Amino acid sequence: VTENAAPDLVNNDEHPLGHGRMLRKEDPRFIRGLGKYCDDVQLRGMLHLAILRSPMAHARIVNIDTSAAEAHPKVKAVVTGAALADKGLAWMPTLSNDVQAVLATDKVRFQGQEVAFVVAEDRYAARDALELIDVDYEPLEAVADVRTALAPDAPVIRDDLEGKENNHCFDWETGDAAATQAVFDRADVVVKQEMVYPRVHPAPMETCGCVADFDRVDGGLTLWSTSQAPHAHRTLYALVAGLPEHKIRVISPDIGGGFGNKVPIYPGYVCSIVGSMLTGKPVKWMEDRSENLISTGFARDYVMQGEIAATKDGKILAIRTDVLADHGAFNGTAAPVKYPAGFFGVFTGSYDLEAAYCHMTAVYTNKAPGGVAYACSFRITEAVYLVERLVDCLAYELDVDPADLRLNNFIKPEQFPYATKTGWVYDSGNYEPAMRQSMELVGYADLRREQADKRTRGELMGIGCSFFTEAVGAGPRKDMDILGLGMADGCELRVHPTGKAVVRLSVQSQGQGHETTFAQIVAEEIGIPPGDIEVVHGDTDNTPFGLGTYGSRSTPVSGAAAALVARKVRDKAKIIASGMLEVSVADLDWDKGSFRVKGDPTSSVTIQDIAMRAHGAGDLPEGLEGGLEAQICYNPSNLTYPFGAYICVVDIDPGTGAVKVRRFVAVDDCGTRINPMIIEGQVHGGLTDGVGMALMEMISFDPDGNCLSSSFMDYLIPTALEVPHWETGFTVTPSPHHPIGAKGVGESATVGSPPAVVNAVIDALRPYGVRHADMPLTPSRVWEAMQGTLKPS
Ligand code: PCD
Repeated sequence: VTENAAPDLVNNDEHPLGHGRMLRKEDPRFIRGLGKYCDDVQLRGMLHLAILRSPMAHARIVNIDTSAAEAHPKVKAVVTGAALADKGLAWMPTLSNDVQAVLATDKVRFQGQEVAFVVAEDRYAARDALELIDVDYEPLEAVADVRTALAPDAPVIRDDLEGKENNHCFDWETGDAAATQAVFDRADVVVKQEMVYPRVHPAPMETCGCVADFDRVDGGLTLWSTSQAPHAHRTLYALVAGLPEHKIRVISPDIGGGFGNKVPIYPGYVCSIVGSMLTGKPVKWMEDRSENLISTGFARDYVMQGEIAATKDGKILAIRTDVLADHGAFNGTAAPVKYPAGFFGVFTGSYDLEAAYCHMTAVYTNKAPGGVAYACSFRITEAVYLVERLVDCLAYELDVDPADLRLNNFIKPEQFPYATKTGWVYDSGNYEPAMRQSMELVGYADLRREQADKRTRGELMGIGCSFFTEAVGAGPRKDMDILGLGMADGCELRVHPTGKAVVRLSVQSQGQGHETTFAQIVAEEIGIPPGDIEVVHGDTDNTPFGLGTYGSRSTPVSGAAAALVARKVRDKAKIIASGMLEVSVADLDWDKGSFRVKGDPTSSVTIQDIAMRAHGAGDLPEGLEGGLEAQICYNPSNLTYPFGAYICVVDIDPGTGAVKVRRFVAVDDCGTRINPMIIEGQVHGGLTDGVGMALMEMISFDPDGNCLSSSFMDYLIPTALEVPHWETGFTVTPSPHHPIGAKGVGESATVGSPPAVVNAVIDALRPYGVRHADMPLTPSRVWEAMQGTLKPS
């Protein structure tokens, strides 16, 4: 525990205020079905919007006939790309400096792309009217395979971009190519493995949608939307529409899961705003499940050539990778501007290496745009998968135990802060105890014995390890911005006269419990019980500016802001207390909730007494203003680097290839833990995500670019049946630069678990000489791997 950490929060299972594991404040409304989501917003005279989507992946639009739809008695407006183009609104910026069509004008570039919209009196009429729109398409050859996207004869998808003659999106590199080559040249062992991280989808329970309400009289717009970043979205709307920010109010009400899917600005939001402006009425748009799966931000879609170099006795020396990244038809990645590949640069993982290098080529294809950080701080999931699979491939070649190989190569505790070969500075870490704890919890040695025994009988059992380090909590603002908006967070705290408080955050919860944990952080600092602290978020009119919730940045950035703003209020409270107790400030001790005169335990004032004095009658110390409130903007000095050790045990049916996850142990270290119950919930959810990606999830396409995974019948997500009873543990290594030592945790389990599951499956298949198979490890793929007929994906 460093000086910075609030020690009471560290072991807060026995928290002095008894609120470590406090139940979530938001749950009384959620478990009663009384949450208020976008689709619950009902406004007088509200109309409904539906979007016509392209059935083709690549086609020229020859003609659109909307007359029959316009004639529908309940239809109020039908809008095409051409109509938007007249207003200069047919294209909008993406969060990664590309442009995306709001409605297609010249041609459609992916199946599911927005072509026209209808505004009608009710949702059914709007949908019916879509059928009445007649679009004449001239089909074009589609590019559905990332590997052929750069072929000289490939059709050019982005001919809207001036001078564009191919499907190249960007090239990016990190690390030192020459130094890495030199290390590879002298290494005893080099293992190469191609691996594909398939396209997957965040698939939140609530799909995306909004209600736009434009006031024609005062020119103001209120937008309830499923946004993980209401402030950033508002500024982008202001820039695009040329409206001042104060005329736009973005409200993110309760959100039914985001997982990165609700970071981008989607055409549907813009269409709804236009629809409200045209009709003068509020307009609601809610996607259905298929629309969400085929048209909104996907994740991953990386083809990675990995190479790992080591000495013959198992010292890992270097890692190198060449990545082909599929960005779909428009580059809709949401990542800080200077990081086109997100934080993929952390692919050196938790190991002390001599050199590393990555080269990446990103391409356009006729697929939905995205590349969102689905439960992943900007491509860290891909990075962790790469390194953790490579380490297992190396263990396979060296015929050593994969857990031992990891233990022998970890960055040592005394090496922190540790600068990686690709320019990241890991703030703190202590990897070995976490690894040992996971091995102990799972009973590693016994499991290996059981496995050896089973192998003699032809039974397939596998044990897979993964050890990850994440980088979460973007900024600092000097290095990180989204379209010019620096990644820092505001926070405001007001203590009312009666000693109740309200804390206003710029981040927005999508289910992870901010109303509870942020009250806990403030409670810890200022001694007001968390039940008396109201958390306000998700409304740009009522919260300070900040960049939003994704990349597990809320605790690292806004959590720090909340602690610091509370300290600022406490400093003022102390001055008031000194006046009340007639002693100097230096003579006061803080006793979590009250100031006490040193050496005189009977003289004290509570924070509630102070709050009343701050607003009430009686003198305040000379020069002090009344009131008890403060506001800050916190600019983090670095990211935080949580880590974890995961071990998965699987059994495979040798007759069918079906994988059963028997056990899963997850030991996470997110520094100081605010609410262990919430952390466990975050980890359980993320592990479930991870098992899904490893074993069943994939958004796939046929050669014509038709999306084959447009419903939950085809895009399988795990249920309670497919996952085991999760077993969790933790260590606590506080962040040295975070005021309470906390690191993020929301995405850790999604990041860390897929390689553990895959490593377990490959381990089970060892008798068949299988060194790698790509996700998702469905029964048929496992079966083919066993037969030696599995082709690379
Ligand atoms: N925590 C604690 N402690 C610590 C850390 C943390 O307690 N140390 C907690 C907090 O406070 C919160 C949670 O836990 O409540 C989380 O956190 P974080 O990590 O900070 O994170 P955030 O920012 O808040 O959040 C975000 C995340 C993400 S990112 C994602 S994906 C996911 C997660 O979150 N999503 C979600 N989780 C979740 N959950 C839920 N329920 N829902 C959702 O949606 Mo991205 O980028 O967006 O992709």
